[in-house]
Amino acid sequence: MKIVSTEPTSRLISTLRQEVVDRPPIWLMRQAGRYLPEYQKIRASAGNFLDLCYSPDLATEVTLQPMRRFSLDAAIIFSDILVIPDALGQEVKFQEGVGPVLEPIQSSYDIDALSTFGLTDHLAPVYQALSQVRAELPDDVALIGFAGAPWTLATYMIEGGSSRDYAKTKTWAFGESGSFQNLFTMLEEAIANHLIAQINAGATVVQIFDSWAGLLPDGAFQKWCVEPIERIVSCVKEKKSEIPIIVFPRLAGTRYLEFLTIDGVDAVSLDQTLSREWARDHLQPSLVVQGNLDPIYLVQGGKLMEREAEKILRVFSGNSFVFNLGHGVMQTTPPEHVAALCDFVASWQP
Ligand code: 1CP
Repeated sequence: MKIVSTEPTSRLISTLRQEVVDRPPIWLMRQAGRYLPEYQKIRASAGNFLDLCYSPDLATEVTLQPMRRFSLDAAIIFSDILVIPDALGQEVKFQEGVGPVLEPIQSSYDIDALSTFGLTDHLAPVYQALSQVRAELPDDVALIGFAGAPWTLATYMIEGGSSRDYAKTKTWAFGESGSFQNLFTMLEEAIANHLIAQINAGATVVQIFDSWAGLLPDGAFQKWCVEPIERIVSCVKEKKSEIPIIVFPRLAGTRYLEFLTIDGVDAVSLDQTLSREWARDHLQPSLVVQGNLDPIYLVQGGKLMEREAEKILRVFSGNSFVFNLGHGVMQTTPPEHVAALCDFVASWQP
């Protein structure tokens, strides 16, 4: 049964609680970042990318930039999933034109050299930014904290950066899985603690990004994507039962179904490849769904973008739904298109 919200909470939180709202909320993955000229300016002054993430005032400013321009229902804290390997003691660098570069983990000795000790101290600037952002946001705007899932983090930690085929990570996972499990145990603890600390600092929703989940074959998907996320969610919900959790197992296909039975998962974020009718029929009856506009439509804008947004709204508007992209905003996106999309969703009538 649907409950009609009477509290002045955000549209996003009401939707994640499966309450009836006036219209679907909208926020966008990577809504802050390089497509905004005001971000480029701060980025250029900050030095390296992690310095920007660890500077509370700059991270606060960059988080708020899209909120000033667009009518979004949530802010997402400006940070990165790779702050966790960095905090565990694996040095992370962002190279211009390359992306993240890490000294790859190759053995159980390398895992033993990492530690969760002092993790939340190392990440204190992120929590300070969250509380500063919370203080600036109106009460009806949600604040999203996030972390990468263990599998996605492990791919960066083992490959030493982005990868085409994840061959080293898969070889380790499929073969000698004892030491791989040790890495996951450490990551699960780190991720749960980081999410809880973000909630303590003011996050009112959290999202877990498993960007490379779809690359796992059947069986390994359950072991290295579903089960670790289940343990993390249970740990966060045990302490913070009221905070909604969104999971993004990108490219999981029909395996999105696995998340229906996990206690504590409130919503799944859908990539653009998933059949919307299938998601409506099989996922939406139990879970809130979020997504799945292809980010290229946002680069194109105009009628093409609006027609596609309309299709998404039509399919999902019969039940709890959060408007978003199927992946992050691309660097080539004209900011005016984001404004137009927010206006389109805000004024859309079934
Ligand atoms: O030079 C720059 O300005 C760096 C570009 C950039 C930005 C803006 C990176 C490097 N990270 C971010 C911010 C970021 N990353 C956010 C900010 C909040 C927001 O506005 O949404 C978030 C949520 C992330 C999460 C993230 N980082 C993911 C998961 C989501 C996804 O896109 O799949 C991943 C995989 C990363 C790793 C990462 N960070 C940055 C790069 C270039 C990469 C590698 C991406 C890849 O391997 O393809």
